[in-house]
Amino acid sequence: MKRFVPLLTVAIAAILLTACGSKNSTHKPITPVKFSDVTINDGFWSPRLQSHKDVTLKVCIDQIENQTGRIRNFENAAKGEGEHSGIYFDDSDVYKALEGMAYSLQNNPDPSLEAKCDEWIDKFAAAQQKDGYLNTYYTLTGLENRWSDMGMHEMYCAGHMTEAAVAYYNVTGKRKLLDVAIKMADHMMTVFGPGKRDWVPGHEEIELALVKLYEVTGEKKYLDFAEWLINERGHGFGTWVKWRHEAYYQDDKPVREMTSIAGHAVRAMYLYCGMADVAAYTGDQGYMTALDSLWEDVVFRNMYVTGGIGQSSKNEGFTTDYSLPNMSAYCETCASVGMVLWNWRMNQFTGDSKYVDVLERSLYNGALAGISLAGDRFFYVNPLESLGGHHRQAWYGCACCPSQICRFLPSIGNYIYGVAKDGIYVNLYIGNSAAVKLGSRKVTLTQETDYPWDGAVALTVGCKRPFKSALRLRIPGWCKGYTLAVNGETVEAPLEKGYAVLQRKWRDGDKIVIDMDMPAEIVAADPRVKEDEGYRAVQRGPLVYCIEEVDNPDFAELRIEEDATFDAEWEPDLLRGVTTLTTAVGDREMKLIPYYAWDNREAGRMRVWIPLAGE
Ligand code: FUB
Ligand code: ZN
Repeated sequence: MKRFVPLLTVAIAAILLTACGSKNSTHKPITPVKFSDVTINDGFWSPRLQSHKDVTLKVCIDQIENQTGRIRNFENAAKGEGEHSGIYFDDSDVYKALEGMAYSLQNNPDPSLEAKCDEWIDKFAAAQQKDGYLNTYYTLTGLENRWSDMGMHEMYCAGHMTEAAVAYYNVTGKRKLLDVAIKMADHMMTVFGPGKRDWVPGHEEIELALVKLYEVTGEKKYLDFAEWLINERGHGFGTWVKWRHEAYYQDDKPVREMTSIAGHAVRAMYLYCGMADVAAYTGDQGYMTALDSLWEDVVFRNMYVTGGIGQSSKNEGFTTDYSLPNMSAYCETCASVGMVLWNWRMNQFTGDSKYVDVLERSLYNGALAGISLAGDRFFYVNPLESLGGHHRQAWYGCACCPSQICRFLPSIGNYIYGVAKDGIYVNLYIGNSAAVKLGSRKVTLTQETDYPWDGAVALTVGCKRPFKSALRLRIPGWCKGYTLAVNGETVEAPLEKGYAVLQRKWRDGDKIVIDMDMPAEIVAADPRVKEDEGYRAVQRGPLVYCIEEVDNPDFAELRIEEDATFDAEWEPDLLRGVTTLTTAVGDREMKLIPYYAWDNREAGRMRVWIPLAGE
């Protein structure tokens, strides 16, 4: 177990009760406050949302329309002539970018962006076959071959189309793409399902998307189909190439029997999200028991300090426990986003902050490194050490990561709050104003903070009439000391599953201040991680730090003391504003920057794990 992860003391509570299957009833006690009800106003995140809108969206649209043939594939498929260009699952990037455009429209209405979405949606609809099938690769290379190879991502693309459709419908109320998604889902259900053909989607994604389709339509058949697909795994139905083990596809055993992580990292994350989503409605305790074991295996034996997962490029996934090479670490950006999506769901089931600790680690480090500070270049692979040759690119032949970041960033507001019978959960500290529904009552919560640079957060309650509720403030796993005050008076609050619980009658204008100590700290890996033996990393608050050659000309000679102390300095003109850390090592000085910000200046060496002095 990595030492930086708090010891697991509490198993996931057996909160899943009986099956329900109704649209409005879920076995997850916590409902997230949607990003559409959260307005971000934050020194750290607002500039990122701005560059997403001004730069990232434009980069994605240009790549999809002009630099690559992704949109042309839809145009050709609509005409039924012309070539397919690119990879067989390139449609998915277009859908993911559209999902990001939809979320951006929610945050910043923009008629020209909406017109672009409608233009793309018209092209998707025109490319759909009469029977509902939509996939430009097979339409242009031979429809007679469709549904013949489980590895060919037809359901993966359908899943991303469905997610985009639900997003666009929720934001604009327009249902053209939703109807396309429904037709495709209905088509798939004419071919596959109980009494029809067996099928194991070679890349998960459709499962969680079908649950979204169920939520928006109320049609239980989509939830049932998602569940059926999940349960197809591990029964020998998969038709895989010989050189790949079934575990690569999470098809080596039935999902309820899974206890250890294996195979492709993004596939695994999407599957776990799908299992949690189905369990939320069916109450299937078997899924949650499996997810509980899998979580421990991922987090305690297979996760990097950056929250990145997937050690190897060979399978874009997992290898053996405690083997965590730094230079060759794969840590795909999509997998870190997957960790956010999965841990978010686990927290909603349990109300345990340990999941948000992991979510936050993956978010601020593994995922955020995936995009340049300007918002125009992307990492696919996120190593923890570089000799100077690893750089973000404008796009990739396989562009899953840029399009992933495109849809992820504008929905960041999703992860801040949750609401349950036992109160309001404050999970992340980000400046924002949120409209929160507590039963029939509407309250507002406003956060002001300089997090992640500073641990002080002010939270102001707004309400028409006083209300009784618990406010549950997450005490991050990295936080060793904090104070809490309500309306200027210091208060004590019991800790429950990692949350400080403030139970009282709240009145308009009540102000809670939490002040978390945020010293820079030395982190040691679990001794079983041989690659990190004799090395230490540095973390401050949720941010993992690294050294870059550009700040440290004597990079190769740098060593870190076991008991090093650091000076933290806010540098507004460096890397768009970062708190840097410096420490003296003998007669040398070492300067560290947040890992997410590396490779935004001149090329050079970088490392997260720094050799110990005297080793
Ligand atoms: O196969 C689709 C996506 O492309 C995967 O999720 C990524 O790992 C990349 O292989
Ligand atoms: Zn990716």
